[in-house]
Amino acid sequence: IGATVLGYPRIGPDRELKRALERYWAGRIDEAELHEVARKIRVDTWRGLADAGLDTIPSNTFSYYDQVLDTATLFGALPSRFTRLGAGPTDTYFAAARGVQDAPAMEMTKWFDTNYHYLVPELGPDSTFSVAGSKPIEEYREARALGLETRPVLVGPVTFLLLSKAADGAPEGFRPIELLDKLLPAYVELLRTLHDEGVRWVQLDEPAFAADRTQSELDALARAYQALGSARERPGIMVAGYFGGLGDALGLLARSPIEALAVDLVTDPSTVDAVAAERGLRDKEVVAGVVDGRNIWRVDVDGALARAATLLGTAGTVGVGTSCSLLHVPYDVDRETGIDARVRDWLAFAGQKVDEVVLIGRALREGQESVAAQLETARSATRDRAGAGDLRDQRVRARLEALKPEHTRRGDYATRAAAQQEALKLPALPSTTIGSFPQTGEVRRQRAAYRAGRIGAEDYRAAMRAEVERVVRLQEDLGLDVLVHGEPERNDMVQYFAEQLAGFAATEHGWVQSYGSRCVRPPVLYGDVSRPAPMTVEWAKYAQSLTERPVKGMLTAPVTILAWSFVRDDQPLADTARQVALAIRDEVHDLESAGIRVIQVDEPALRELLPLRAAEHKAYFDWAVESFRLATSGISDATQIHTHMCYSEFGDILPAIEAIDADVTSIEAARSRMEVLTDLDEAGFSRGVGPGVYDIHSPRVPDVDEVSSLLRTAVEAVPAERVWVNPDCGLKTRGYAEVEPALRNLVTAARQVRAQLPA
Ligand code: THG
Ligand code: ZN
Repeated sequence: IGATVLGYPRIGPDRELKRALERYWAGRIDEAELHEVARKIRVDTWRGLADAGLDTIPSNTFSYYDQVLDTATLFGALPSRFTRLGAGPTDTYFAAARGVQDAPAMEMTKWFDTNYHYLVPELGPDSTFSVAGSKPIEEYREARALGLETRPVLVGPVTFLLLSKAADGAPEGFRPIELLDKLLPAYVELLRTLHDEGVRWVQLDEPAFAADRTQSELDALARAYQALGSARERPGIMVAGYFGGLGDALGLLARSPIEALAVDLVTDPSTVDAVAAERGLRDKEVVAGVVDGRNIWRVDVDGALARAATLLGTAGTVGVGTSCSLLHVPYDVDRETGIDARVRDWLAFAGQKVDEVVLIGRALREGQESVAAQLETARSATRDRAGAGDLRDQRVRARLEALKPEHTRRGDYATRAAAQQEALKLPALPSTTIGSFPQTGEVRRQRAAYRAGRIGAEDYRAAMRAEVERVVRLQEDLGLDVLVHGEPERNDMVQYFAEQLAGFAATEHGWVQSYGSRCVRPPVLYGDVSRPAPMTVEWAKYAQSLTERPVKGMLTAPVTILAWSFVRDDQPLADTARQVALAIRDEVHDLESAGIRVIQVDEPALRELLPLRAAEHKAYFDWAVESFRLATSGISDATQIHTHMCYSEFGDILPAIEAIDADVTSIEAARSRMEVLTDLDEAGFSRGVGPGVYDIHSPRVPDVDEVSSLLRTAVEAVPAERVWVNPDCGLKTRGYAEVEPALRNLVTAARQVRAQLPA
């Protein structure tokens, strides 16, 4: 296998796929045009990888939407509500991804601990599998027609089943992994077909084993690769385990009849020793994943070479690769001419990472002398970054040194609640929104004009202030109790704050796929973080000046800022989190001084950075909780802190929700019909809670009865004096045509239920 990468971005260097998809969905281009855009992206990718000098290159890493959905399609396992529609293959696939009338989309959820989201297959005891599609075969042929031999990449059978959920109607307790023996023959058949095509290697991804697994799940892995390895006519099999060490799965795979194993030597530094100690690898190729596929720093070539070389005595052959697919990084850092040249020289995006893999591969095989000049260039960049004293801000470090326990503590909750009630005089079941209001076409046009220099800062500010005034008036008219300014001035919330904080660099073209056609541009957190000037105070103050009702200040909490940025790898994440927390704390204090009495500090990504292994949870919660508390303490008891979290599955983070000590937490709850409240209550949660009473992910307008029935359920689970009334999430992506009636119904329902509460 030699030097290779486990996968590559596929949205296109200028998001060509995103644009083509959205045009196709809008009916503005036909299927042939869509397929042509996709073909060009694949061809450019393969040619680029081959020209860069990789020994082997992957195929089937392209996807029109998601690789897990591709796998379900390939094996004929789409839910029947989509196959019954009678549409062609392309539209059936997009129906599953996006939903159509009467056939809601498959559920979407996070891909391990990344910011990528996949579609969750739905399987039941009656599910059957066959090789129903031909995507991997067609992509292999397409590359070979260009003279390029490729390695088809597939989601492995065990990870595929472990990521699936029981379909509606499956018997209680059914688990998709029970289908393994039915799924394996389909993989065997696919392997035979690929072999007949002339395929030499396939890559089967099993990242599920970077997380904790039960003995029976480990047994399933052993059984799967015993079966696939024993298939007679098949290509060589490389299993890829990534996003961490493989734990007990390492030994099982080493003893199975496969030919190669790709390991992630970046995420967990102890993995290299575990792999080196594994006797069963002597007759296998091990691809040492030494180039980080998830972050954007240039590789430390000497460290990477040393790790790869450690395996020379263990493995039959040692290849060099990325720790995981490069899907999680942008295409090309050379286009980022807006980033300071010195900082840019420390960075490597996908294209640069391919060059790093090639370089390390040569150095390992042919000796360092053969690539001495390139190694020296790489070393000098690493040295320059390590020695860059100006990234260390002594003021920030001194402040952190001087922190005492009282800097992360507020007064007791009961005292605070009384002081806040005295200050805010809110009715029972107060109503509010999560923060953002619809970003209208007009708001977007103004921002685009401002960015392009067609209007000046003053005109832009005036347009945004007019929008804030409109949104405040609307909320007063609707009768909401705690208002927001609506955030018209913000693009992505993390990008918005990163642009104003020292220590961050924004990219111009650094798009990374988040799901389907949707992308984000994570900022690069490269130095010590501080807040040179207030970020949101003017907006909050202006909105508050328009109304007697309290207006919430709107901030993003430290963990979410880290989760949606590329973070430093030269200090513990906990240290970076405390720096970000201090910057947010400064903003909280300035908002309070400006007369803002309610401040919401959103932490929607708290669940996202939760380590895959339970043994690491406590350490994570310790710093995650501390950073939130550091950001939100040192203020008056009467100032009310809110937070918002977006997940419907709170199980793992319930203790942290209590520990962050926010006065009010709003959460997604409408889709689960308030069940999450019982969980919170059982976990001992004792603060204010705003269970979302309407699902903003759908354009449907809930009627009054529906909302009041949810509210009655809520006040049965939690004492009414702690319940708030709000939608599930921000309203940014919705339109006023739905938002206005929905909020009107929400306020009416709150008043109805309020009137029926015992005095
Ligand atoms: N911001 C960031 N990361 C996120 C979210 C976010 N990760 C989790 C979740 N939210 C992912 N959801 C989305 C939802 C919408 C979009 C991206 C991720 C989106 N992006 C625009 C697009 O692709 O057209 C581009 C946005 C822009 O111009 O910045 O719509 O909220 N960081
Ligand atoms: Zn949300």
